[in-house]
Amino acid sequence: MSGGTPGANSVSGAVARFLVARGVERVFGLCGGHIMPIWIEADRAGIQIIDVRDERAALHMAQAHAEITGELGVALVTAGPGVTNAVTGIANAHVARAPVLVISGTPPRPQEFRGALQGLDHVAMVQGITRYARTVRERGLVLGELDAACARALGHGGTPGPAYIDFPTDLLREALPAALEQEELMRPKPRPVLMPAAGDVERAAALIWGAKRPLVIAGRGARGCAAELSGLLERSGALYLDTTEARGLVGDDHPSLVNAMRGQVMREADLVITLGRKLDFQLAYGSPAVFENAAFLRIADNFEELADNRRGEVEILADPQEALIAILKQAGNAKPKTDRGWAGATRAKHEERVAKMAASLAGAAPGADGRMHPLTLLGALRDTLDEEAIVIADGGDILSFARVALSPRTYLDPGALGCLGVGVPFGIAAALARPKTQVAVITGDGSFGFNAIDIDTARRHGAGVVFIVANNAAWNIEVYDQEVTYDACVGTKLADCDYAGLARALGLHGERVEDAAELPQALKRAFANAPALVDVAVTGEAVSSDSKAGLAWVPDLQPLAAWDEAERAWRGG
Ligand SMILES: Cc1ncc(C[n+]2csc(CCOP(=O)(O)OP(=O)(O)O)c2C)c(N)n1
Ligand SMILES: [Mg+2]
Repeated sequence: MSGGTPGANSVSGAVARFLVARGVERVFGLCGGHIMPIWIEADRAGIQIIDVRDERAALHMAQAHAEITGELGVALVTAGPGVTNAVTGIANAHVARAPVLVISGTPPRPQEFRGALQGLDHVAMVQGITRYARTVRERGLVLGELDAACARALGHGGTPGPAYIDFPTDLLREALPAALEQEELMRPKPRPVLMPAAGDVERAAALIWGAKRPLVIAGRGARGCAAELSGLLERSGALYLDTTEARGLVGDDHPSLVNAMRGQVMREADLVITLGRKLDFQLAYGSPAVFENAAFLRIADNFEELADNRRGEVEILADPQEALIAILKQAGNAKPKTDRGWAGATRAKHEERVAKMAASLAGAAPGADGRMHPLTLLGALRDTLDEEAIVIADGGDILSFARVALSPRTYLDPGALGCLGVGVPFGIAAALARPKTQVAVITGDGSFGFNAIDIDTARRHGAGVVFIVANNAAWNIEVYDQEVTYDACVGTKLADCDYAGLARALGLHGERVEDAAELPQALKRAFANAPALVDVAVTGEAVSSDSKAGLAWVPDLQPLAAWDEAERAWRGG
């Protein structure tokens, strides 16, 4: 068949039906001839297509959709540059361990290896950043491969993350005999549950109930076990660090939460329990130079979150929820040895610091340039947001300020990849997934630029998100690093652009705010007219904690200067 529509009985029709059978209601993509048969059939099957302006944005949206809903996120991108543009987003989902299915096309089989339009070896390009990457050239294998790709993306038997699959366009147009559309391949697979081994549970309970200063650190793999986690904290009296991956599992008012005391509790804890959390750079790689006194208990349903960087006295390869249920049962009514004085005093200091931060929002002085302090902006934003609001932060300094000044239940940011540019697409996908919830994107002006054009996608698809640009006319965290480390200023300043004007040109509500007194009303108007953008002039003179900690400078042994020094001393030079 050349040209024309492939029809429902084609391979592409079966791909669309597969997605519907897997509960996919929305895909994020950018069209192109190589994938058009799927695009058309997906639309006919009732799947909403969120068409974006750059494939990278589609991948970021699919990731945010997955993170917010807990379901598979799906991106549909065309061959060649469609895939190369998508690579950054695939990499980010890879590092975040987010379940994303990426579907693309390749040139028709008769043109393979002939220098075809948009012909590239996609599979080779994405291999290192996917759980699965294959080209399917035989119609009888299409549904089985999609089934496998979904299982790998969702982390059945391993770590979740992106799975990549593509099909030659001529294959998509082929008819698929009804016999090959097997029900067993279409129906969703329940997530397999890994049960903990009894001996591990016994040893884990003994460790926790024998510890004096236990600390729980939860990550991605702990999502979904809020009740069991609370049970553990309450029964053991352990302290708790919320890494952004597991935001919202434990409320701000919980007596175990001590985020503001991170450095101290990492040093003082005698037992660290990681729950579905990698010991990556944000946790000093679990180094004994930083966790000076701790043994580790590691719980995860996949190897990456179980055993990276630091061995556990006990390592439980099991579903974290099942592991916690079993540990609590094992402990019974045993009395923990936790030093309640230590826990209480640490929590009290945490509360003091949080209160101090809240007070500093109101009183933060503007810069000598007359522009407001970023904390002034964040204070006004905090007052505008309701309890359920979803916040996305993106940037350098502004991200650092936002992480401590705001405390939303649902929060996303560039994560461990440090992938600037996620803000705009994350916000759009969040607003589409949760249309009744306030969604705010607080982004640096530099970070905003990467996917700025996609605010047009928010408008076209009615995503009620508010973009707030903290405009300091610079890649500011880098400005500070250049000044301090190199005594230089090169390629780090931006123009004081009129981003509100850009938003208005694209049909969104847009306002520029230079006077802090006008912020509350401007933010209110923005939420009332979302999608909207508020461009706020902030000073670049405010030094963020990430700046001070040396994150931008990239020390040799550890991500932060203090940890780097501790590691050097511990190694003995
Ligand atoms: C894609 C990407 N490019 C570059 C960087 C390095 N980088 C980290 S923070 C930063 C500056 C961000 O500037 P902006 O978004 O304006 O935030 P500000 O620091 O000014 O608040 C840069 C360039 C990165 N992390 N990711
Ligand atoms: Mg900036």
